[in-house]
Amino acid sequence: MADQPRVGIVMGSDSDWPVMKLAAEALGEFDIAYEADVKSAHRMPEEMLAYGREAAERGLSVIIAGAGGAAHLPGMLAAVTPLPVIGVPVPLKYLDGMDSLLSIVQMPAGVPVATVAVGGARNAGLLAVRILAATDPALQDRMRTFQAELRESAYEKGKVVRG
Ligand code: RP5
Repeated sequence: MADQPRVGIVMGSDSDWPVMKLAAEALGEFDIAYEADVKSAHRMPEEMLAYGREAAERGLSVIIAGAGGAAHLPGMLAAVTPLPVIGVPVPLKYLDGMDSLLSIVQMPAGVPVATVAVGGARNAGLLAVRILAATDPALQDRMRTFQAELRESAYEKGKVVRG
């Protein structure tokens, strides 16, 4: 039987998947069970609200929500779930994702969405890992190892300019 998903990855359209799959890959690197689905805030609002309302009871701990343009999905999910919501602004053809970013980041007080950079789905995945790691020492150790590897990689790359 598959593991119970701990993170829900939701997006407004299947066209968001090339960006959002980077979140899935980051979770996979830490062996975090996740689910991924399309729940459009505008094209399927009832299903989107039901997803947000039921997410905690279904055993999810974090929601990663990505959308582009008039990107209302992360904020609407945050309005109906007590879970932490990480928003990913997906860049579309016009405006370089600025519309997506501003739609997601400018939330009213009381309804937080942790917004990552435009196209920053990998960091969304890594932030979800850190949230889970706050109450999971073994996972926190793996995050420390990841950070040490990141440092080592940056140090090695620095040799190019140091000579
Ligand atoms: C948004 O509209 C979606 O999140 C997507 O980024 C954008 C375009 O969707 P499609 O027209 O490609 O389905 O709601």
